[in-house]
Amino acid sequence: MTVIVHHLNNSRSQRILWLLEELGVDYELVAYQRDAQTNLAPPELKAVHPLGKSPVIEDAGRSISESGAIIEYLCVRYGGDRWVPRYGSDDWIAHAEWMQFAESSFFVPVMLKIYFGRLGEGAAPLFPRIEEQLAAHIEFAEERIGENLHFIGEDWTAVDVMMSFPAEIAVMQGYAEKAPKLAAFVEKIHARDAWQRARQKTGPYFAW
Ligand SMILES: N[C@@H](CCC(=O)N[C@@H](CS)C(=O)NCC(=O)O)C(=O)O
Repeated sequence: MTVIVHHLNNSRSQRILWLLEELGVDYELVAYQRDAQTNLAPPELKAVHPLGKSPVIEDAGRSISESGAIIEYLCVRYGGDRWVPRYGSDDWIAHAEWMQFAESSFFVPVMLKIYFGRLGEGAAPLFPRIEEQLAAHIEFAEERIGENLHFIGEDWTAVDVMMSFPAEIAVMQGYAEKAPKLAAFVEKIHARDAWQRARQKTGPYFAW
């Protein structure tokens, strides 16, 4: 069975390719390029999903969107019992919290910063609160990630894959010194063979 991945260049979809490489699952990459001016996805992605966003995967006759759902699905279907903690356990509660945190809580200040940043001086009164919230979310993740650079337990889990994107953003936003564990987490990911293999199949990552 080959998983089809609808992948937008330079996007959070990168972590899906990384996970597929970690799991050793065959996949076919369908690549989409961001518009050079707007940085938005091309209209073709709307034929895949009405929101026109990436990632979306197709597997076993299903189409699945939302990074968290995709990561959880791939881990459960192809990762045995190692990537997602036992349902209802303490680790599973932590897993559920981080899976939500990565795409909901964390992304509120990130998106506000991106959009209000386009307003220039007009948005100046909002910026202290946005920056304070971004810093608070990064600080929270920095405090909670283990000294072993995993969010849960002793090995890679779905949460590490999910949190890789917020950690990348923290580094991109200049927080490497204030969040040294998150920075080391990103470096550890980039050093993995699976990451390198995924990376070679895509264009430059985080050039913006
Ligand atoms: N919550 C969704 C977010 C999907 C999303 O916003 N994807 C971005 C890529 S980083 C995208 O496709 N942006 C292009 C656009 O909005 O035009 C997920 O986790 O998959």
